[in-house]
Amino acid sequence: MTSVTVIGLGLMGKALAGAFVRAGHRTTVWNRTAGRNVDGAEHATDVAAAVAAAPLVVVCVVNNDAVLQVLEEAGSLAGRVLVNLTNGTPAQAREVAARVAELGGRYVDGGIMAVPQMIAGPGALVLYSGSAEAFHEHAATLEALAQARFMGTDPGLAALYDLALLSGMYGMFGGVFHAFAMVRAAGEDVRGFAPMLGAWLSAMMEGMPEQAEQIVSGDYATDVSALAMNQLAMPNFVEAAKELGLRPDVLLPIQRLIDRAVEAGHGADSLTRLVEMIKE
Ligand code: FVH
Repeated sequence: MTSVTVIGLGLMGKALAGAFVRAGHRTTVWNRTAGRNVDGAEHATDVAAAVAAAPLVVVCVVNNDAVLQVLEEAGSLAGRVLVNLTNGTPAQAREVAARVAELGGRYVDGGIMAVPQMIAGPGALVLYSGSAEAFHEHAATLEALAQARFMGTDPGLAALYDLALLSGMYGMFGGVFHAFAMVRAAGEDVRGFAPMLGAWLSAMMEGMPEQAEQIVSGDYATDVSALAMNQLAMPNFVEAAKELGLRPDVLLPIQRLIDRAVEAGHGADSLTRLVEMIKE
């Protein structure tokens, strides 16, 4: 069993450390503020001691500014693999990778596709990128957290895919919350609506492979649903929201994209054409 250090014992860091302990790894933890504990782990008194305790150091703190602060306290990272599971941008991941290299360590960035309760359970996935050698050396240990998927040697790739997947989630939640708000504002059965909404979204998701084909080919012809038709329907959504006493805020950005696409002469194309309108 490998020794592993976990830095950061927030909601996620605690779940990660607990998973390593349960998998039988000798686990050392450190948290900036004292009082956060993990049963079965050894608690280091400072960052340098935590880093010295194990060849594999997993960092999961609030953001990458905090990661860089932690690294300043770490001292040398010679002989260490630093796995950064903190949310951040691809550029931030590359910056942290460069700092880790300056300190003598090898770097693997990660994006956690799970909430703390999912860690070490089915369906949990962590995306990794950076040093392939370091990742493969520790992949078996990292599998204690979740399925481990290596995306490539550019340290920014895990963050790219992490943020892309989460962007999909936030966009979907915007629509979902608006839909719930409509049904509730009308005094209807919110509980009964949930499975209807889930089934509808699942049916819509089946079109994703076809959407990917359109994006790759650049051919947005449709016999399903044209942008011009959607443009005419959108004011109904905005008006209905207002009639129910709701803010149409989550609808307006998509309405603006549709308007711009039609104005640019793409009224006969499918909704997937909006991918092109998102480009700056
Ligand atoms: N929780 C979740 O569902 C998501 C799932 C996907 C991945 N995210 C990312 O994971 C990072 C940590 O998230 P978290 O949920 O553990 O966050 P908190 O519970 O708020 O804990 C934050 C920890 O960060 C420590 N910290 C903050 N600033 C510093 C600093 N300057 N130096 C060292 N540590 C710092 C904080 O320590 P303390 O406040 O207890 O002293 C907590 O340990 C995050 O990137 C998510 O986006 C989670």
